[in-house]
Amino acid sequence: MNTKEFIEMEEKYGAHNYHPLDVVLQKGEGVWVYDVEGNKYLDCLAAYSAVNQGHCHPRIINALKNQADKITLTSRAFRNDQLPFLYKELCELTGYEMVLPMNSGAEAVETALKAVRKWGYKVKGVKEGEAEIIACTNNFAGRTISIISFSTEAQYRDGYGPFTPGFKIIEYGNAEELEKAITPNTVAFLVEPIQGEGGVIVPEAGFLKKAFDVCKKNNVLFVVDEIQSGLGRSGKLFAYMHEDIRPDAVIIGKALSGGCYPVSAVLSDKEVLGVFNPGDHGSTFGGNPLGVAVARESLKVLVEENLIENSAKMGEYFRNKLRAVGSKHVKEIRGKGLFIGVELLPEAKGARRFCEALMKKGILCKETHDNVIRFAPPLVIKQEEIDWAMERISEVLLMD
Ligand code: IF1
Repeated sequence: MNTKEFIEMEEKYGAHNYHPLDVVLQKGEGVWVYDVEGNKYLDCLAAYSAVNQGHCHPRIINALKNQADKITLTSRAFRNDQLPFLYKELCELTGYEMVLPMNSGAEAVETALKAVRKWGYKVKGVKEGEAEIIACTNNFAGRTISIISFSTEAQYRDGYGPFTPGFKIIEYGNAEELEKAITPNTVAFLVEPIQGEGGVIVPEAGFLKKAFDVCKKNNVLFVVDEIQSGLGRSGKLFAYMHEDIRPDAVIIGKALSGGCYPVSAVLSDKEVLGVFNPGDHGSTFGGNPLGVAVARESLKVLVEENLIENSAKMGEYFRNKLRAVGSKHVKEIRGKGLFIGVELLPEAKGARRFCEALMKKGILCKETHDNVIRFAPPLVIKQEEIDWAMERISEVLLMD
């Protein structure tokens, strides 16, 4: 079958909730992916940062295969011999006391929302049913009804009401507004340290620290969504580490499994995750031995292959090269580590046409918010691969 036939079949039988670029991928290795016609591309999206360790990392695939031969799912009605290791390894890596594993990012966000509400009622002493959670404009945290209840993007909410109450919105980056929005019923502030879908938005330096201090002063939990920004993407283990804070809870997903399997988790301390008692919350697949074996190896690869340092170094290199192009279309080049956004001027007539031109030259990336090209390759990328990409990217950025 050729590209056209794959696309026709997909469009005929599948729901049309996506509009992908017309490339049908068949194989991936490291930073490279291959389509059904045999064309090779440099992947500058890395599945929205889920494949930070690179496509089909041999160590992660091996862990998957080995575990698949033993046992894949026990349910949490019984214990398995993998989960305790992931708990311990994650706590040692991140400095948190407890872990609650789920599958998708959205489920982990929902888990954090439940945890902070329960903490509000059981620990802070908020009256049952009155808890408030504050989120930011331009946020993205997933697609469930409760999560879209605090989305500020009309399309993500259109046709899905009624919504979950108990959320307030403040402007991203505005700690003063956060302080004003807090009431005695506020249990948590949920924030992406760098907004991904929002357009790779890096808040002003000092915002996270200010917001954190405001939360501490008011006995409000500070919760970071590191599902996209975390696990090396920003050049640090977590993007919150660019400022001197320690959030009360960290939500992770995506690269926790190197893109091999959906694994997510909430990291926090006993004071917060300790609110859950047996039966309060769960998931059939959460903490399953197959996902856990994959996650353990994915974390080891991240650390042992120095991918976090490489992200910092290569990100800096990549941004400098992008700046040196001097394209008339570019308004701003921003980001941290290999989490890079190139915002185009309105006159550039949208980022999609640049992404399509890049695809023709062998580079895959995805526009976000109409006018931002996001460059977020796997963290295993090497300098010569960035040089290869830059030859092509500069041609595209210099087109009319
Ligand atoms: C899609 C976006 C990226 C996330 C943050 C939670 C989740 C995500 C910060 C939920 C998921 C995804 C979802 C995916 C595309 C992608 C995305 F453009 F939609 F916003 F990455 F930028 N928190 N982000 O970025 O995790 O439940 O999906 O595992 O098509 O919806 P999930």
